[in-house]
Amino acid sequence: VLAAMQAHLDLYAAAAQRRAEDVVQVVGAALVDGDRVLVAQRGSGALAGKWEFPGGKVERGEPELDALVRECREELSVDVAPQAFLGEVPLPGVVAGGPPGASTLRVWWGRVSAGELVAHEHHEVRWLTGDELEGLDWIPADRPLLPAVRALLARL
Ligand code: 9L3
Ligand code: MG
Repeated sequence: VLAAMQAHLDLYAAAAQRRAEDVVQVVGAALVDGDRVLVAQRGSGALAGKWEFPGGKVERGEPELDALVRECREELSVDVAPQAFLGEVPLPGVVAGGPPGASTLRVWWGRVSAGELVAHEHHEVRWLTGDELEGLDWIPADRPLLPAVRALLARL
């Protein structure tokens, strides 16, 4: 009986581990310059036309901030210096492109440290003040992060 119970527990642990590895995490960057933050309009896919903080999926085993820096290079041609964690929102796995489950969008603020900004994937990018953020047609996931971004811009 004990052996059967142990086998059951092993199976259960293996399944949980697999789920944890399959979950897709997403990072976003609120890039700040003076009293403005960079916002980007998605160019293609299901969320085309919606505004977001640029970023993307963390690769398996990749440190989160490495992913943030990589995504900003890929999407915007700039090097960024992450400054601090701003906030996170739950993101259904089906939205993040992974299996159903607990994905998260985690947003950091940072600064452009080098490079000339080019929108490679986005339809448009804009540098906006805190007051201009609410009026955009945001991805639902990003909107709850706006108060934190506005508070940041107000105290910098
Ligand atoms: N997503 C939501 N808000 C964001 C970002 C960068 C991403 N600020 C969602 C959109 C996609 C998924 O996460 O469903 C993966 O993002 P991407 O790799 O398509 O940019
Ligand atoms: Mg992206």
